[in-house]
Amino acid sequence: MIPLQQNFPAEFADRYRAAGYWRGETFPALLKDRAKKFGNRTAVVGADQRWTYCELLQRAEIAACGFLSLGLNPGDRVVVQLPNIPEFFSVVFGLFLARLVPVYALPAHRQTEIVHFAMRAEASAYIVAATHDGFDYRELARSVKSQVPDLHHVVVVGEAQEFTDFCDFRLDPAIGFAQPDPSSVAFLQISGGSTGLSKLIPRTHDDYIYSFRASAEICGLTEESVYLVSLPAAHNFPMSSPGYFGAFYVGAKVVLAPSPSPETAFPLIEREGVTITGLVPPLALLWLQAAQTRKHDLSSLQVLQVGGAKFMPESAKRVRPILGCTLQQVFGMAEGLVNYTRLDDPEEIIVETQGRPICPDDEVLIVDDQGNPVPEGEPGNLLTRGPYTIRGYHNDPGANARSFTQDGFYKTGDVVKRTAQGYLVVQGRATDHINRAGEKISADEIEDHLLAHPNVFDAAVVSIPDEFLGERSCAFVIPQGERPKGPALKAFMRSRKVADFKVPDQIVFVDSFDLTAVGKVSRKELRARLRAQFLAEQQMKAGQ
Ligand code: OOB
Repeated sequence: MIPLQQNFPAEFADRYRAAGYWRGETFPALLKDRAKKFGNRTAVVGADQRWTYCELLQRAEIAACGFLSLGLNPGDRVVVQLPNIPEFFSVVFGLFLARLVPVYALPAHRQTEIVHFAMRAEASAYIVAATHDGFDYRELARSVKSQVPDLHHVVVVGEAQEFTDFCDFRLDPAIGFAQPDPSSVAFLQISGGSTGLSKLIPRTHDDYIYSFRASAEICGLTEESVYLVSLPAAHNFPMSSPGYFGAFYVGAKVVLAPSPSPETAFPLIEREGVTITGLVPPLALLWLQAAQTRKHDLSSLQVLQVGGAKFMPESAKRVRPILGCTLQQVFGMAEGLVNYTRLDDPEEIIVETQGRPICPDDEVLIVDDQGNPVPEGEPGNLLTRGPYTIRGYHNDPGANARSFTQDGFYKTGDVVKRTAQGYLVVQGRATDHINRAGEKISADEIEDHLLAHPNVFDAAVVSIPDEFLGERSCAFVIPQGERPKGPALKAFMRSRKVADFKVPDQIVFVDSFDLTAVGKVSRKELRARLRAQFLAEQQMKAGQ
């Protein structure tokens, strides 16, 4: 098995320890300590369950014993694909206790993505909920298992059919748990995937715990706080910015929303006294709209965080007047760096910027395409290095060569400018992906699927501004032979077993890419031209 590592050079690791960022804390130690300290306080609230910190630990211990009794060994990787249910936490903490390594997948992922994660991570187990949102994950597990020979175990929360039933896991007093090394990799997170399929992001106990401990402080979490998990629990934003881990860190209560819709979330806010939650911009817009005719009391809400994609100032302005709480903009990435507006920042900074880094030792460089720093206030490519930003992806030398500089800076692909006070304003990005309501879609990946269709000669996928989604995906397709119908092409994409959010929102058939320019045109340039043409035509139409 390819070892899991995150190689911070020794001088950096020493510095981060000396500065007190890395304190040798680990997930298992954290859970045990909080169970001792906050034992009878509520840790987790699900649809019909309510666990104290003590119960969370007990359930995690049962899960840990169960996984180990399957024959898994410390260091083995386990793909976790669970919706927002309390078992998400017993599973993940159970894996941590057993020193097994969760690989987080989103509920929306399908065979193509899961097989990719399982292969890349060399996973030996996969845990799913039986069904969720009308989808049967056992069927998915069957096909994944048939394609990944080393995936020996499938564990199911709910009716397990031929698989292992999570409910059958039992405590085994004979099993003891050794402490993990705080500098070891605790889990694999997945990247937003700007080129090709998502990459795997190894995060260590040291670096990740620092990021949510510091985030909890910035976001004002205390044991009286109530954090609502509105976004999918596997996503880095609700996980650690400050997320449920930040909430557990301080002994707060974590409430799981099975769906982020106002119809589901608003009653939970009222019932549980939710004080803070995080949303992507399209959901924030939906909440703002619904709140104006709300029947529910949302007055407990102190902070609404918005991130994952750019929240436009005009929308940002509306948060305080409508919801009566503070907006916090969050500009983060699963690879590390997270920026927050601070709760006591002037309204103008909260509305206009995407915040500033967590840590004084987050190094932020803004450079032109040649790698030279741009003058202050000018837009440029964001590079970063720091105590919780990775130095490399797992098992992906090509991506590592592309995404990191010689001296270990991560090339975020984002174009930002920095204000005189050190706040970042996101301008756009250098890489070709579509940020569809916070879900990142790689243009390459979708084009590749479309090209597999016998009646597609060429395809280029671009982002088009969308009032609601922020961006939607549009595929320009040159047909060959019989021209396929749009819906048929979308159905074809689905038959490729990819997450539904990757199916192009719009398909435009063209005869050619009409590139009169001689010579080689990069795909990047091609996409840019198609997009510009399309927008110009739309504007013409609107003007008519
Ligand atoms: C979060 O993480 P990822 O890994 O899904 O996506 C990271 C990318 C960033 O590189 C940037 O392109 C975009 O998402 N992004 C934003 C943004 N927040 C993220 N673009 C503009 N404005 C923002 N506020 O999306 C993520 C991770 C942790 C916390 C929050 C978001």
